[in-house]
Amino acid sequence: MSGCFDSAKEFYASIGVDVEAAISRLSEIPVSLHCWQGDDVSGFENAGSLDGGLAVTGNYPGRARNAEELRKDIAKVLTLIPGKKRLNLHAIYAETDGKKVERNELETKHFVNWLNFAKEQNIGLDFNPTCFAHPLAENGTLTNADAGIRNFWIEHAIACRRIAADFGKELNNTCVTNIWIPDGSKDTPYDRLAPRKRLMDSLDAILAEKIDSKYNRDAVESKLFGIGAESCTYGSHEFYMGYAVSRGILLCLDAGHFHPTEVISDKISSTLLYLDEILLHVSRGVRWDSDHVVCWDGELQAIASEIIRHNYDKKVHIGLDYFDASINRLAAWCIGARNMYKALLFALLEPAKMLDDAEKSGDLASRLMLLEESKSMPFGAVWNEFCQRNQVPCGMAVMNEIKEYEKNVLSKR
Ligand code: RNT
Ligand code: ZN
Repeated sequence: MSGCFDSAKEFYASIGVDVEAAISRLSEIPVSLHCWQGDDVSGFENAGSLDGGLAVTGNYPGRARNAEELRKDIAKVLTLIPGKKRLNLHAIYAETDGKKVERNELETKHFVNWLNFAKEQNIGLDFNPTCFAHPLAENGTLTNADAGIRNFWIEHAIACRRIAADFGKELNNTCVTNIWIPDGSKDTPYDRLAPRKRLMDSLDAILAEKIDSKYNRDAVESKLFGIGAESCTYGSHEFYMGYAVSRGILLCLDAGHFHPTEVISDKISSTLLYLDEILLHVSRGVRWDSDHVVCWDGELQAIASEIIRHNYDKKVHIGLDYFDASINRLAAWCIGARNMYKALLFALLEPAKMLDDAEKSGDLASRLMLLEESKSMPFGAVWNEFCQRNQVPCGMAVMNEIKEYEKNVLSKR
């Protein structure tokens, strides 16, 4: 324990904040790391291009080329990020022993190495059907007018839910399965209704099988547009909001999937009045891209503060979603994930009682002063302490470890 930490603790106590309570609460909030940052959303099917309106730019050397390399990188990353972690997998990360297994035929056995890895690392798993980067996804997946193709994707998602339920059961840790599809239209469609009706029916068919919510919970993710789906995306926010509310499942809010000045932090309290739980894809939109590495910016802080202020720790499942291949991939992972925990810790150190009193008594100048003064309070000392207690490095020491790993491992790929 450092002198800096002791004096920070004393300072926070003087404004009514219990630092030890903040640290223990933070230690119980899981953040799900997305496996796909390690290999540019390639997966192990050798399918070729990504498509689905997704694009990973950059070709920084050292990309994980197979499951072993990816797990090795994730294991390293897990030693550099403090806090309780989970791992989010996509169906394309199945290991099929070199045999071709169609996506609608995937089984839990294709994920045993991941399950063992999760056990070793003592982390929960989350899951996603992969409804892109596949020849049958070219003209739509769950909205496809061709019943055969639509059915292929329905079967794929059903297979994924079963695998997810096994993850939940095996790990004794609830898995969240998130459905995102790229379906949409480059130009203005004449009929937007029919594809949406098909999407609704497809989702109903996928969810028809009851799975114990102890093992798996389902989420659906909206998007405003994607490359090649500029004029209409069938799985829009309104579509999924209505779907999630009417079916009692989770809504996934991706921070990069709305209009540029629209923020998901403002949607959390609204959606949770009608839904029991939601999933977040914490990301950072930059112009057309929805997936830049998460920075500790105003919106990230607002997201974290919403969760903490309203005690949504168990209702909001926090997942990360970004892919950057222009910088060291492990650094990208760590920067974004550490920022998520930083924002949560910062929210936990807010002078909550003082802010609440100021707002309730109409003293809005004090509210603003407090919020602004909070920014220069001794947060850093508490963050470093949190890292130390979690046995992960602080500050640029993280980068030194990554550079070392790059020299010894990544540069040899
Ligand atoms: C795409 C969605 C989706 C994907 C991942 C890989 O726009 O955000 O969540 O990023 O499933
Ligand atoms: Zn997403």
